[in-house]
Amino acid sequence: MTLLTQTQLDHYETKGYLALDSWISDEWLERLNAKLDEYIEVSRTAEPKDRRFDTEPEHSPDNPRLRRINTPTDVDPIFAEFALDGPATDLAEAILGPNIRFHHSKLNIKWHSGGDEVKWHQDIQFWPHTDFSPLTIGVYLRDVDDEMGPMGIVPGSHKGPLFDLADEEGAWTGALNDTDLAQVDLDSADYLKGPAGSVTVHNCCAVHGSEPNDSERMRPLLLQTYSRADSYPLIGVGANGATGRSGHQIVRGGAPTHIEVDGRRMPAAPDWSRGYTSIFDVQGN
Ligand SMILES: O=C(O)CCC(=O)C(=O)O
Repeated sequence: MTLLTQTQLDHYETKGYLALDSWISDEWLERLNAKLDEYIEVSRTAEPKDRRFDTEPEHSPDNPRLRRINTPTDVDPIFAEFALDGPATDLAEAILGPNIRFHHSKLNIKWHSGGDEVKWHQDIQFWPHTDFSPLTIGVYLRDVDDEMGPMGIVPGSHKGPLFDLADEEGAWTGALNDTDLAQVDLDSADYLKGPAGSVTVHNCCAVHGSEPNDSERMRPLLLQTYSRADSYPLIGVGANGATGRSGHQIVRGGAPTHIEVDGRRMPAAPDWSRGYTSIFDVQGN
């Protein structure tokens, strides 16, 4: 099955992103929106320490202002099915090939009337991998227009510098500083919007961000990140250790028998994370 045309694949390769209008089926959209509504209700009375939710400071039972549902694949089986063996996985496979590793998911809601901006950044510095294949697939669960803080992506920026995401003193901020922003052609940014069910795909090196949502409608964007299976998250760096229960799992194809590190291809031992005994046992002594 070919989900994408060669022109679309070429666009992803050269520009670092893709926009697919109304790509998700109505059935999936209804299932995902029903879950969004359900968890917004749950969030009204959730304890502040409930790790499923990231809320704005003003959030209250009468005035829910939910910023994000964290790791939706851990929160509900419908989100898990969508990301781990559903349309998003199919799309990742169409771009990355048959062997796919899941990394993490999140549902950025960007509440109406002032939902937070996301400053210009690249993703790979947050969770470095052994290559630059990771990409993120986003699904707008509601219609999104220019007023609602759609995701903007700078075409071709995935082939440019990897910025420090630090302030002028070198402290980590998670966003490009003004000096670095001056190197990026922000005027060329493509703001991806469309009817509910439209999809965004961006490479982990693409510079992207979004404005606050000053409209009266929320802008829920369900995001899930994948890499090629032979791309490994560098454990111990950034968010790689905080990807949820399904993080790093192979969701299509198989685990690689060989990996490439520092330009050298080599065979790799199987995954023994569920229990390694010793070299004596492994070698059958
Ligand atoms: O929600 C958005 O507009 C962008 C999200 C994003 O870039 C991120 O969470 O890394």
